[in-house]
Amino acid sequence: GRSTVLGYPRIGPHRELKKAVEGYWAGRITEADLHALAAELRADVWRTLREAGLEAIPSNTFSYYDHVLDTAVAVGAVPERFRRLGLSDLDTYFAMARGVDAEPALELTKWFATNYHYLVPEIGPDTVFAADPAKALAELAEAPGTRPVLIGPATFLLLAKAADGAPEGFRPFDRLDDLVEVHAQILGALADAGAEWVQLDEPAYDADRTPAEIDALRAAYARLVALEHRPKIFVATYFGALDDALPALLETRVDALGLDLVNGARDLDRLAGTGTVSGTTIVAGLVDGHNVWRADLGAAAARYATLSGLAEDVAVSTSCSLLHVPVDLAAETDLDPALVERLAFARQKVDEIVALSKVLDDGVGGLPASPGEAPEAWRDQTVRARLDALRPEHSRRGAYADRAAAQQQRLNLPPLATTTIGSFPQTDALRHARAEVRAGRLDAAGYEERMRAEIADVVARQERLGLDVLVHGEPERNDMVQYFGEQLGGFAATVGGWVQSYGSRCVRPPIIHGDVTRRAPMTVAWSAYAQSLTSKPVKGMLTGPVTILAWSFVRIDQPLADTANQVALALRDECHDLEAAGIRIIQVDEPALRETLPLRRADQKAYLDWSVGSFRLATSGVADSTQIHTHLCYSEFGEVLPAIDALDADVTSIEASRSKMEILDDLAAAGYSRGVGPGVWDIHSPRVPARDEVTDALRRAVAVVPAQRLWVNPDCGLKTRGYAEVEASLAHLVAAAAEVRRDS
Ligand code: THG
Ligand code: ZN
Repeated sequence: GRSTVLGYPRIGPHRELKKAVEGYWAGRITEADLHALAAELRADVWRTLREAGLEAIPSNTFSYYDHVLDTAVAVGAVPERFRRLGLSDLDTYFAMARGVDAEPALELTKWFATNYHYLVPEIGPDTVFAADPAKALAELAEAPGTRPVLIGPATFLLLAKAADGAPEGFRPFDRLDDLVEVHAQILGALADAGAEWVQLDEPAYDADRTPAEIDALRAAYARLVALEHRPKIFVATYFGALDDALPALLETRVDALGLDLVNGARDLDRLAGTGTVSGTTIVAGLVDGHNVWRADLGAAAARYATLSGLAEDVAVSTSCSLLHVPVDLAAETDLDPALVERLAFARQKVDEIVALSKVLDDGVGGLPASPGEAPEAWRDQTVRARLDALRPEHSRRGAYADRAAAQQQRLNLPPLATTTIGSFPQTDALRHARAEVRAGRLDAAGYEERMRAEIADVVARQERLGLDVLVHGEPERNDMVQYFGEQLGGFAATVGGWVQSYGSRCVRPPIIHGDVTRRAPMTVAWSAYAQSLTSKPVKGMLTGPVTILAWSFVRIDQPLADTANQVALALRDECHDLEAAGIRIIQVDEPALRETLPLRRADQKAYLDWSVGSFRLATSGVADSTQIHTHLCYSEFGEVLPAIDALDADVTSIEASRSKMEILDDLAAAGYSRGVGPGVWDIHSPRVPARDEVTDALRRAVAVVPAQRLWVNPDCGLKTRGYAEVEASLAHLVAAAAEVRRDS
């Protein structure tokens, strides 16, 4: 086949899968109902792809939760702690994904630089791999002629982590030879079942890899290619350029190799140096699977022509799976037609691939060109002039010592000040109120009244608990990015543009299509209302520019740094208005700072420069006496520690409860010497931490950071928790802080 896609959304056009899976978890539908519904969703995808005219169609891209977990099951990497629960296959699978009372789930972490999250396989020296290709075989039986997709053995192990109890220095990747034999067995089983092709995904090689890791990849595929009984092997790589791994993979003579020519076009130069490729079809990833813009098919055809001079056989595809874009633009009835014309969601991207392959085959021209720059109507000369006029002093605050003194004088906070990250539980009643507004049964005034009542309740609870710095609880926010996207100019919200984030959870990223403007204050009324109810400081709560960009679809007609700075100016104005309304502390969250770090070290400095720059632009317009907080999620901060310091926030709260406060040493080593709030309660679990646990954590922390600079807080927002755990845990947190304060 000359046209294909690397994968397609599996949630269904209206998130049918989410509803079914959650229905099964809640006991509302049976396993048989769930399987029947899933089969319908899969059949629908295959029919769609076939009718669109796509020649080669993937299968096994469906998943009840996560495709990395599916591959873990396919190779037998189910940790013993889940096997011994004695559950059905499906419930064992969901136990790994979500945990059960007795066993925590596998760790969840972000999938490369996307907003998708996968479950981290746990591999030890004793993990017994065994081929279990039932799912891939079943999908192949449902859709004969399709190409089953699995994570390749090298990437699978590079994404895995060492199981608890593995010896010091053990790396899952050490098990590559063993795992390759299991992939070999799966390939044999697929061949028996009539599979002509198999797709093995190796995106880990679009990131920096050692020569030893590249040698191991070469050996692994040489072994698989040498199998007598196997389907043709298509190795798919995506999210960047393969660089040194490119010649290594070509040497193995795999039947097809997928290259991301959107993000890794420099691989074309690499190919030019290797001599004409023969024996391996190059599958050119020419349509971006990670954004929502219509492709520039003219440019894609030109790139294809270059490639045709370098390889004997070429096919066309998406740059990565279409998992990362919404299903179908046809559902968007409320978008500006001028915007719709420039967009392509998954369904439309399939049409682009087909159109491209037809033109390449038949040589007829007339491909639609790039949508080009944003039209005049989406530009804003005021924000452009402000950007042009920016000077370094707009991104610099006074010396920290002066700020700290001014803030202490104004806030008069105790050492080990207690606070929360921002959100309080999103109750069914709150979600119901929003649904009522959408249905037209609740008007704006009624909605505002409900939100104010909730804020008053959240403030009163915090007063009773004795917290030092309060929050309004964010009842009015559906999502910390969507909320701002709905209010800022230059952003468009979709009605049905859902994208899977993890498991059954989805997000609806806004689309940034024009210059960003703040039409009106976005958060001030809620924060000011909360502050009017208490004499304690209430934090203003904003989402930072990097996170707003990371969780939106961004325009590609100008540098990301310019868009980030436009968002930063809107936030800067918001900070100013919050200050004027009497807010003394403003928190600007950047949970995605680490998430969007480029995969290649060579690209990281430029990213950190603009991302840190935009945060500072957003937060540097305030008085010395206004305290700026930031919050970062996830614990693997390694490469970004200097950037966290460079944000120059007065207080940084971070996830730390699982890493046992080691992060404090790391931050100190990176030169960070301002306020820090290491999370002392892991809110990702419903468990209430004992007061002594929190006291112990705080004692470890005061040994590293002086109490005056140390903050006491949970490790993330509380929106996914229930009030029972929240009240109990926060009471322990406040009591532990008081105890450690007394003895230090
Ligand atoms: N917002 C956005 N992206 C994110 C997060 C976020 N990416 C990283 C992390 N947080 C992912 N976590 C979640 C957590 C919960 C949900 C989605 C992503 C979630 N979604 C609702 C659902 O699927 O039912 C829908 C929410 C809505 O109605 O808007 O619960 O916080 N952008
Ligand atoms: Zn967080």
